[in-house]
Amino acid sequence: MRTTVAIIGAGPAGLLLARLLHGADVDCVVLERRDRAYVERRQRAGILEQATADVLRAAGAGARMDREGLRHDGIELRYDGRRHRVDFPSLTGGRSVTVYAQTEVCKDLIALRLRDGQPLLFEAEALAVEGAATDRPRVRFRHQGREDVLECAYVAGCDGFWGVARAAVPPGLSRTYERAYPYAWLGVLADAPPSHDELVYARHDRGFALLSLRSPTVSRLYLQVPEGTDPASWSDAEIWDELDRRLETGDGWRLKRGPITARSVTPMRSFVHEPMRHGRLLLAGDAAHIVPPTGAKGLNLAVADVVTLARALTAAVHRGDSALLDAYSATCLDRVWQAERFAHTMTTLLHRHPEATPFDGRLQRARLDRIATCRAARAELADAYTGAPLDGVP
Ligand code: FAS
Ligand code: PHB
Repeated sequence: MRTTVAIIGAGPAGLLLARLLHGADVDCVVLERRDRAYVERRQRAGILEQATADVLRAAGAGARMDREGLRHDGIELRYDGRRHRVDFPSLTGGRSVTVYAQTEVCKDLIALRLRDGQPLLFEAEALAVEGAATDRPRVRFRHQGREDVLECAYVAGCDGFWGVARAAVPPGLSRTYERAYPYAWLGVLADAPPSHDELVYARHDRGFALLSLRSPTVSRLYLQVPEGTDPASWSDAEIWDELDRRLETGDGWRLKRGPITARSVTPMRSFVHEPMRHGRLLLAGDAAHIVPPTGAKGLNLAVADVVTLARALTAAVHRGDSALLDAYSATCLDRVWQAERFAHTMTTLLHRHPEATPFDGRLQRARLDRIATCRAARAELADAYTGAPLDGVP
């Protein structure tokens, strides 16, 4: 098999990159290890920055998002039973976010790819990237029980944190930066109407809780739990009781309950691999970086990477101009490190470290009081949460 760009991974990064390259007449093949049902069902992110929504619309993949997505103009911070709203448009010059699940973004992009008859191979596992430092890289992969090779001009490693692409960067050229947090998120989907019309981030002495949603009838909720927690070790009642405690307010607000239909535990990690390019191999999304989900940045960073990458590959393929490719890693890493900074800030602001001292708890309250009482502090949070505009996106 031969193509111009071999894309490993059909998550948001790989699927959107394929969509953008198709729009720029750059042919590509997507190799996805899992089957379509798994990719479309895997519960992950839920918040799209303004720039992400704009990219999806410009790529012709935003119609259902505009019909079914929910525009949110703020979030609520909750602590000590008090509620503090952070408004987005008034603090960012008009920006908001869209609640539209990653699963739905992937479904829309997969449907478009298949409708256009473009190559997207499910159950095709990339085994290795070879020749990344040459001008004839290739991807060795297994599909339908047979090993094959995809010859290409460029490889886009969009295969997530556990993929194979990153391993093709020689250890002597790899720099990794990592912070593991001693807690995780127990995430649940519930057939219960959301108990608030915006997201609620709660700091509590028992631990963090997040109230999010997927639709007017489906809630998405998260609890901070010890790292390594088995999702099956909590009963539904225990989950609801703990959410009630951590989301409590003094004004009679009630949490609506319902059947829990899905649950999973996500470890909390900050991770960056530098550089994001080695020869003809480009890394994008979780293959290059991981942020703790407290800042709702993971999916949005993947989008920012592939917008930059699509523009760079198009210039290289159609005009032989490699300047944008040469700048790819540095361009992405500026945004990546700002997202790492924000996600780390939100995580340490709201989670209870297992070795926290009374000073730590009191300092968190002071940090939250600063946001509650200072417009500039709220503006910093709103600006980072809604995300900086992306260059060149209409
Ligand atoms: P992805 O991991 O989404 O996609 C990589 C794809 O590559 C997968 O489909 C995988 O099957 C495939 N692949 C891997 N190895 C391969 C191989 N060898 N050959 C072929 N294909 C291969 N972010 C948020 O903002 N909010 C959240 O609440 C949130 N929750 C998360 C929960 C979990 C459990 C995880 C793991 C992540 C979560 N994230 C969240 C972050 C998440 O949304 C990522 O940022 C986003 O999926 C990044 O997209 P991709 O870079 O495309 O990587
Ligand atoms: C979600 O809805 O899945 C979600 C929302 C905000 C976050 C993380 C996850 O910070």
